[in-house]
Amino acid sequence: MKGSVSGTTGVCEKLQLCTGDITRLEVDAIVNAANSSLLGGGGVDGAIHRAAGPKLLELTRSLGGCPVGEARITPGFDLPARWIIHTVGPVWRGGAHGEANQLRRAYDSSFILARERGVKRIAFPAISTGAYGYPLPEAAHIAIDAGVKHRKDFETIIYCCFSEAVAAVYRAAVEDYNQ
Ligand code: AR6
Repeated sequence: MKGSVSGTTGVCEKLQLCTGDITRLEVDAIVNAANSSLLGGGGVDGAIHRAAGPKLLELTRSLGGCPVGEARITPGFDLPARWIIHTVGPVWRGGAHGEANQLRRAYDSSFILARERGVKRIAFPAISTGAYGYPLPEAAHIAIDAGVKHRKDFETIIYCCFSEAVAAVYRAAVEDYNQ
């Protein structure tokens, strides 16, 4: 995936979209959409654990989990990325249970931890929008809004979309954002 980042989102030069597998990205940190056990799972979490290798699970076992909206950092082990920032997004329960605030906190916590470690290039998956069921258009808005807020601390913020369909929703969210 090196070199396949597909240009800017249109919000600003620093915010970029790419399509593909986040585990392939050569950035300072990738963000994992984990669960609160931090012991791995399916989706992007499973892909990250497989690509990082078994030392990741050895380390996350010692972390004692992570509440929704918070973040923890580990090395990337066998990944091209130096760090993995593990955050836990909310499970969608209809939208009236604080999900938007929780998702926003997951992004903010990840950005803050990244900044503290001197990360300059960071990539995010679409947190909570797979197994956790968060509607993608709303989640993409939150992701972009958080990136705009934190962009001054980073060189590049990549939104890594697993499919073209996901990328199309992000592009639409950017267009709405610009209006
Ligand atoms: N690279 C980039 N994006 C990916 C990849 C990948 N390799 N694989 C999947 N996605 P999900 P969640 C996209 O379900 O909704 C896990 O079991 C996927 O298409 O991975 O936050 C955890 O352990 C979707 O757009 O995360 C938790 O239990 C996005 O990543 C739970 O799932 C998020 O989908 C977390 O659910």
